[in-house]
Amino acid sequence: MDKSKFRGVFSALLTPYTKDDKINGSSIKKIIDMNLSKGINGFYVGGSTGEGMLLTVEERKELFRYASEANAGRGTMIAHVGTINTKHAIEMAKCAEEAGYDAISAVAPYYYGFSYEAIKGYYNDIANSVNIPMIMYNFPNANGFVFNKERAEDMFKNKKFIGIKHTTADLFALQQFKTMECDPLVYNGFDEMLVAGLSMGADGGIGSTYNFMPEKYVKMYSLFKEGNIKEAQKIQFEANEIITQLIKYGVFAMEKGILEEMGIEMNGCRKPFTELSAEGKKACKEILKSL
Ligand code: MN9
Repeated sequence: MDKSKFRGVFSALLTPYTKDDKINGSSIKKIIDMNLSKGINGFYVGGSTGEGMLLTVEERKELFRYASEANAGRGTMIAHVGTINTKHAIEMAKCAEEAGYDAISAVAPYYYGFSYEAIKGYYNDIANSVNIPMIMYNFPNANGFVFNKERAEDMFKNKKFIGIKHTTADLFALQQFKTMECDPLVYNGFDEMLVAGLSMGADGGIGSTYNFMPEKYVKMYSLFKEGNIKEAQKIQFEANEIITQLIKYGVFAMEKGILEEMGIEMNGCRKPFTELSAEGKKACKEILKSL
């Protein structure tokens, strides 16, 4: 299988809403156009950043369709279908396949502390329900599921599995995945350490802050590829100064606030996320000026 279209930098697409809390198709189009024009390679739709777990199954399917239409075959599209309900995940995976996505992805089922066997079963059930490949979403902070090379070797016996979105600071684990016989695609999941992740062998990055400062990640990636680590690090540190501000006031609310300042209607995050504070709004304006 040709993995080249899966390498590079992918925005973990934010989900904009209309004033009456519906999925906002026209804002999705604006973010996708702007990101692609700055060199982003594709989109990861409906994940943590996209508030996937705060949307209904119908809304998630609608989101997949809107994003795919807006992308119109330009970038590589990955649909996050993870949830704790296998049936729902399969329904969404089928929708993504129909909508023309290049791959699906799923976080491990959470809340019940499922056994490894249960989690493996969930992944195989979802992956085998469609003909597009699966990118495992490794996010231990969200579910306590320990995913290591040994488990990956076991799970990746199913050839539908082609990659791992690695959202943990454990970059040794990332490097260990890259020593597997099947050489999975591995994505750096924490934007604040993209250059470090690439240094440990990541094939690219998927991140939320890419939505509003795509050019920084496009540059970091290309400088890294050229071997210009010093310059790549300089941009990473610039991005990290901004990310520090986002963490202070709420990452997704801030990202949406910045895009709103750019003129794209976002309408905040779904409850139970809280609204952006007045200081947060002020910080959005300042960040935008500094970009
Ligand atoms: O999808 C995002 N992960 C989570 C990736 O939010 C869990 C990251 O982009 C972070 O938002 C970002 C800030 O910590 O690195």
